[in-house]
Amino acid sequence: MKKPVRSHTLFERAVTVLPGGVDSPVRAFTAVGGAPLFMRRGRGATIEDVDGNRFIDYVMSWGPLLHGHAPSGLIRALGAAARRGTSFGAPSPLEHELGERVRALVPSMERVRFVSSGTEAAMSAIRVARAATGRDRVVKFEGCYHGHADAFLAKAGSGATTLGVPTSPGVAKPVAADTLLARYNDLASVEALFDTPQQTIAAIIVEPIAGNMGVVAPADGFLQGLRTLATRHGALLVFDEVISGFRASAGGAQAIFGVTPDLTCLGKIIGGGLPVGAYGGRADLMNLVAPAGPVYQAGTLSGNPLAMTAGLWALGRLTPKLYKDLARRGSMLAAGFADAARAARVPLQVNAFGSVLTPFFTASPVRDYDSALKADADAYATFFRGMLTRGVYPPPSQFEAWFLSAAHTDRHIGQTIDAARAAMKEVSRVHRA
Ligand code: KE4
Repeated sequence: MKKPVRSHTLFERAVTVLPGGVDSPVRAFTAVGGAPLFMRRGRGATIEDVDGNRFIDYVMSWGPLLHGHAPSGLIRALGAAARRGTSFGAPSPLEHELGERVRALVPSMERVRFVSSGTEAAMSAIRVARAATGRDRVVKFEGCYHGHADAFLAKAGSGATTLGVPTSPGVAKPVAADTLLARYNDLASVEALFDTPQQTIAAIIVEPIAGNMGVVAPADGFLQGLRTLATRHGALLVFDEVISGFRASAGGAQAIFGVTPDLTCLGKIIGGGLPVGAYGGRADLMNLVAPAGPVYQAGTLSGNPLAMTAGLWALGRLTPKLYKDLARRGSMLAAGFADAARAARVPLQVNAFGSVLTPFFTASPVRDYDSALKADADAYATFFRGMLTRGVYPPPSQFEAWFLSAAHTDRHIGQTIDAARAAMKEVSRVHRA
């Protein structure tokens, strides 16, 4: 790997105008040390930095690129669309065409509203839930992430209270207090929050397959249990499928687990690499959204024809073979990491689900946020650097998902496993207990 000289020069300049030199914190390599690499192009499963280093990419823009970087068919479709105009601020046929395609794939989404990010999707879904129930409180799970809206930047308060406290300055205390925290895969922790005579909870929001504490799959019965609890207490169940939507399967996680939420949030893949989010669900709920109903939500670039073109292209290629190949290669990579760790005597838990996985540097199973936090983030950072110098670009944080795409081949997976064998030996040398 060539020394990232140009990246460092660019980073020094970027920090003089962009807070932390980036437009989203996780990109800054804070969790793994060193300065971030600046990228100049992506192609298929590979990404190239400004110093000419090429990597097998497992960030894949944090999930949107299910079909790989810059597929030629997508680029052609975008070129044609752009020549007709990128945004009208008026209805275009592409919006309801994509809405119909989403509904065909995710039948619980009887009505869909497009927005420009997963954050907008999740914050709007919660607004609808509060309007529909007349209640203010929302239950979320420690370790799950639903974007940066104030309501979601809350962590468990002191033991006594269940009311959330802000995780970030700038989040008003009363807003955080309306967010209640439960433990993923622990239905009792959710039930306890409903154990008050007042019915104050509008919704439970959950990543049906968690990706933001690293990958953690739902335990048997967990999602069905949430469905039962929400229904029993008159709260809505919101699935945040920004990661799992169209990735876990063509119908997302809800199709795999057979649990129907009242509302679903989408992002990432739905935009094919352009900024698109969406929320939707039961018609009686979504018809509360302006201008059909009184719940206000709007967006200058919502449903713009360029992004809709990318979304239509991406959702038009969700074949059974795609998911079969993704799952096979995901398992190959997970097994390769486990073997490499065993050979180097490095404690590792690999959580994998189809085309997403996380190698946790810990000896004990990871099934919620507390157990995820037991992972050795320093060991992950050593592994990250060892992979980078061997031509693999992993997520720059222990608590994120690795993303595969249709462009990742068996050869890419084999090369990644070879790199992991060497990188694990470095972890063992540096972090031997
Ligand atoms: P955006 O606003 O970043 O489009 O989506 C927010 C969001 C909502 N829900 C889930 C389940 C998500 O994973 C996300 C965003 N995911 C992060 C990666 N962990 C995006 C990367 C970043 O923040 O830069």
